[in-house]
Parts: sequence; structure tokens; C-alpha cells
Amino acid sequence: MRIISLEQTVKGIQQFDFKGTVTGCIPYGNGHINDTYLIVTRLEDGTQCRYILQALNTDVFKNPDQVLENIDRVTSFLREKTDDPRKVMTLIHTKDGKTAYVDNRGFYWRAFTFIEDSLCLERPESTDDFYQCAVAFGQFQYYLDSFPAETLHETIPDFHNTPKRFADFLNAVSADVCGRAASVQKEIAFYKAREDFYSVLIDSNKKGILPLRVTHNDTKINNVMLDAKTRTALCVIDLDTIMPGFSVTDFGDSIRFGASTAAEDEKDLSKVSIDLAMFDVYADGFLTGCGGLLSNDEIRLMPEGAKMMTAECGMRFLTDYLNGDTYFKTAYETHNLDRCRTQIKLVEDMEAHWDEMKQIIEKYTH
Ligand code: ADP
Ligand code: GN1
Ligand code: MG
Repeated sequence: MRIISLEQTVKGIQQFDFKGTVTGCIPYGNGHINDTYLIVTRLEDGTQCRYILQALNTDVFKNPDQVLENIDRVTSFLREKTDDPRKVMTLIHTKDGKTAYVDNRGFYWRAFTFIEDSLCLERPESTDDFYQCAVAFGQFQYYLDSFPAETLHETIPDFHNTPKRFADFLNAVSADVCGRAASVQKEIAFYKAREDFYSVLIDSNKKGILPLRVTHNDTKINNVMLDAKTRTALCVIDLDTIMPGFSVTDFGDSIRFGASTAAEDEKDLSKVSIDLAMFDVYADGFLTGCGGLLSNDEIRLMPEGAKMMTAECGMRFLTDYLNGDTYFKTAYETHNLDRCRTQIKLVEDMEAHWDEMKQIIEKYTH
């Protein structure tokens, strides 16, 4: 686990021209990857300003300059599409004009303007909230349709290459560096039994029915900001994994997280199921946001996207558990295992309701 010192954080803050005097620096948000801080400043007239300061996780993002270049280019591109500053993330450059400050331990510090009067939800509080998140992620794909995808860096190679994730998982089972494999045989068997499924999307791409698009790749609803008053979508955040990918995996990861009836780390598995009404609402909002971009073949693969992301994410949690919890932030020893178990329950529930999921999606074909 990376431990960031106070001295490092202070040095990080000093690299940016934040307005006013810094009066606070508070760990912020519930992301599993980066170290995020809320920076509060006070201007001479007493008004307060807020910023987001982040230490990018360079264990996860091995080429941080490429991450920052993608974000800089994509946010500049999106800014051309709107006059509203809250509708696009704004990367603040360092005092010497760079997209990040690299400290003496090799940590990358970057800053964003804080999106004010907004909400970032861990769970949708209503169907409308979920619909709005769906519109935001759909529009993200719509607006980036004309962005030259081939010029984007692949910030995490094979990020949603599920067969590769499965191979990594099998390696972790064989290595069993923490001696945990014996206690999770049921979970291991679950993923082994579904091996044939993992190549479904990649095979569809090879067949020419599932194109690569510019996608977000981490479409949890806590990566969307809503306007606090109107509760309509403002913008999509956490842009580190923007890469060429499949539309249906962006759809699917949102379902995995937001259409589950319980939290990602719920211990009581009887509470975990797929909410088909939410699934429908999200499909509606996502396709509305995409503005007719997706073909019928892509639309028909949306249930597969949901199941794939849920299977893949659970497999990643279990892999990390077997590897000794080196990737995702965890709060206690079996945190990754609990997360894996909710994802398994969710996949099982999707399988039990597969025909209904397919029927729901079929009505959106054109
Ligand atoms: P991680 O990759 O660790 O998930 P995020 O970039 O998603 O990091 O940031 C973590 C949390 O910080 C978000 O879920 C959100 O609550 C908050 N956040 C990030 N950027 C902003 C911003 N520009 N304005 C307001 N809140 C933000
Ligand atoms: C991580 O960074 P965050 O918390 O938004 C992870 C996603 C997982 C998710 C599971 C770069 O997302 O891929 O789906 O946790 N991000 C990365 O909650 O690995
Ligand atoms: Mg996030």
C-alpha cells in the first residue's frame, strides 16, 4: 500500500496556483485507486474556493504522462461542445505550466477545479438519478464519436480484455502467494465454470458487429456529477481509463454497480440481486445519451456487457485477494473477497433473469 506523507501533500499543494490561502486539505471520495484530497482556500474577501488534488496511482497507471495527455486532450475536445464550465472536468496546470507535478518519490500530483453545487452518489437514490447518470455516460460516447480514438494511449493495457483477466486470475490461483486459495475454492470454481463466456465480446468485435469506440471504462455512478438542485447530469469524472473500448462494457459496468440492489461490498448476499427496473431505466438513458450511435447488434449485446463486467470485476477482486490486496484499496482483510462474492451473486441473478434482460433490451432496437 502506498503511504503518502504530509510533507509530500504540502509540496503537492504548493505546485498549483490555487486562488487565495489554503485553509484545508481533506481526504475525499470513495475511489478505490487514486488518493484524492479536497483543498479549501479562502480569498481576501472571505469567500471560499475548493479544488480537487489527486496523487495518481502510478502502481496502477504505469505511464502517468500518457494518462494526463489523454485527459488533457479529451477535456479540451469536450470543452468545445459546451459553454458551461461545470459540464467538463477542468485540469489545472502547475505553476510551471505542466499537467502534473512529479515529486521526489515519483508521485504524480494533479488538480481539478471542484465541481460546485453538485452531487456524486454512491448509489442512485431514485430511478431519475440513475437515468441521469446513464445519459451522462451515453453522451460521453456520443460527443467523443468524432475524437480520433487511435490517438489515445491505452493507459492500462487489456483493461477490459476478460480472457486476459481470466488468465491473470488462473496465475494468481496457481501462485497462491498468500495461501488463500484453499479457502476460496467455491469462488474459483465459479469463474472456471464460465470460461467460454469471457470471449463473447472480443469474438463479436472480430466478427465486425461490436466496434471499438472511445469509452470511459470505469462507469460507476460515483464517477458522474449531478447538479445538486436539478439532479440532472453535469459531467463524467475519473477520466484515467478513457481508451478505445466497447460501448456495451461502459453500459455494463454501470449496471454492475448501480442496478445491484446492494453495495459492492455487502456482506449479506441475500440483499444482492439485479434490479431489472433499474436495468431498463439505465438502458433507456444510455441509449438516449448515445443519440442513435449504436447499431442493433451492439444494443443486443448490452446484457452480455452487464454480465461480462460483473464477472470480470469479481474475478479482479478475487485475483487481488489471492495476490494479497495489492491493487484495490481495502478497509479490512476480506474486503476484496466480500466484493467478489457480491459480484458472483449478481452474475448468478443475471443468469436467472437472462431472458428478461434480453427482452428488455430488445425493445430498444430500431
Ligand atoms: P478514483 O479513481 O480513486 O475513483 P476519482 O477521480 O473518481 O478517483 O475521485 C474520487 C472522488 O472524488 C469522486 O468519486 C468524487 O466524489 C470526487 N471528485 C473527483 N473529482 C471531482 C471534482 N472535479 N469535483 C468534485 N468532486 C470530485
Ligand atoms: C476502480 O477508481 P474507481 O474506484 O472508480 C477500478 C475499476 C473497478 C472499480 C470497482 C483503474 O474504480 O476498474 O471496476 O474500482 N479502476 C481501475 O469498484 O482499476
Ligand atoms: Mg472514481
